[in-house]
Amino acid sequence: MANKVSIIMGSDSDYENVKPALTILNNFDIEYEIRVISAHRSPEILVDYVKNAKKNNIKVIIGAAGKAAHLPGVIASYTTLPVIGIPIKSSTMDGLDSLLSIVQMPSGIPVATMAIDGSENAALFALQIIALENLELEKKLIEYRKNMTEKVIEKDKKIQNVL
Ligand code: RP5
Repeated sequence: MANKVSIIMGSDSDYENVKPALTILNNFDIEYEIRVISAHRSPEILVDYVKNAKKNNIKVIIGAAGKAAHLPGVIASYTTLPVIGIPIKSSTMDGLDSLLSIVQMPSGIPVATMAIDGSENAALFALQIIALENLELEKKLIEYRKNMTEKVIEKDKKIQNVL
C-alpha cells in the first residue's frame, strides 16, 4: 500500500482554499484522502479517524480550519504523525484568528503551521516528509525547484528588456 497524505477540513466551506494543495498532490502523483471532519461539530468522528490514520498508511495529516481553528491541534493531540496546519481565511478577521489559533500551540504538541491559506506549501511540506523515504519523490521535488528557479531567471530577463 502506498504512503498517503490526509487532508482534513473543518468545513466544506474551506474547500476552495484547500484546492491548491490537491493540485500539488495530484501533480506529484501522491495518494491522499480528503475529509470534512470538525473538531467542534463531529469530535468523536475526528478522534476515531485520527487514531486509525497510521494503520491506514497515512504518513502526514494536513488540518485546514478557520475562525477558532482548533482542528490541527486536536488532530496532533491524538497522533504522533506529523500534523501540518493551514489557517483558513474564513471570517471577518481575515484569517488572523485562524493563524493564531493554529500557530500558538502550547509546548508538547507541535503543529507545523503554514501561512494563511498556504495550501500549496502545506502539500509541498507533506511531500518533503514523505520524500525522506522516497528517493523518486525527492528527485521530483528537486526538479520542481529547478523549474521555479528557471522561471525567476526568465522573469529577470524579461524585466531587463522592459527597462
Ligand atoms: C471552521 O469554521 C471551519 O474550518 C470553517 O473555516 C469555519 C466556518 O465553517 P462553516 O460555518 O462554513 O461550516 O470550523
